[in-house]
Amino acid sequence: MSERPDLDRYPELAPRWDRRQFIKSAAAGTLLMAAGGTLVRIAADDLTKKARADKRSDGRPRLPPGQRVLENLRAMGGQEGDGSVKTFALKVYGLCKTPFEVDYAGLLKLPTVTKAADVHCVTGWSMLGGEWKGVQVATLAEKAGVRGEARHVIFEAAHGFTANVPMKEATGDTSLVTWRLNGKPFPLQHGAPVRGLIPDLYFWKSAKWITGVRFVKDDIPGFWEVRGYHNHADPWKEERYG
Ligand SMILES: Nc1nc2c(c(=O)[nH]1)N[C@H]1C(S)=C(S)[C@@H](COP(=O)(O)O)O[C@H]1N2
Ligand SMILES: [Mo]
Repeated sequence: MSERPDLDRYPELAPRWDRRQFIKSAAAGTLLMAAGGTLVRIAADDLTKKARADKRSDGRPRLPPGQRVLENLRAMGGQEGDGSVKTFALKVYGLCKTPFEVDYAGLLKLPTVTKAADVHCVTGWSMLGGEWKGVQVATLAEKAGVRGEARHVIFEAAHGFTANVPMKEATGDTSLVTWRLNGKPFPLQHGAPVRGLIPDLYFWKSAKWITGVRFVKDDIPGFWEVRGYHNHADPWKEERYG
């Protein structure tokens, strides 16, 4: 609580560091979540407050229930892939007429988009407004000639990790296979070199170190889904646990 903020990085915090104001706002309860925490937390509290008042273009609240805002992704672990663009390969296959495989160079040649999207971790943090660059899963589906019977997409990753997503959400506007966040490559812990992104479902559906996108008829619950997490994972319905 007594650590001085890096005011160069967070100039907006300068007024609060005035002791009188600090005591005043602490008394008002606005700094409770920052007690014992870092300055990043204090800034995040403001972002959380603002997000709670915001609405998305689809009318839903910007922040799903039970979430608070962090300024950056938090590394949540998982069994890492090798992180290399040299060995990277993505298989797009399953119920489709023209399955294909691309290496990293091939991936970058596919039609690329950059989408702003918020992500929501089941542990209670959200990161808002990230700019994610990649290829839409819908584009991969089209290129693979996905068959009408396909109802689910299985995102496959290093060491056998999988995440299942209904076709509808998997082919949504902001559902991507992505290699940049805010212009930067992903650090290894966040899925380098390429990860899945299904922002409108809890973040465990966004497979790091992705190796495959497989279209299937019958659902196949994934790594977390067979370990007690909800099969669907809608943050606005708080579908946290199954
Ligand atoms: N391959 C793989 N992807 C994964 C996981 C994993 O264990 N392995 N964990 C998921 C979970 S539980 C979360 S919350 C997010 C976390 O991503 P982050 O570490 O970049 O925040 O990745 C998801 N993708
Ligand atoms: Mo998670």
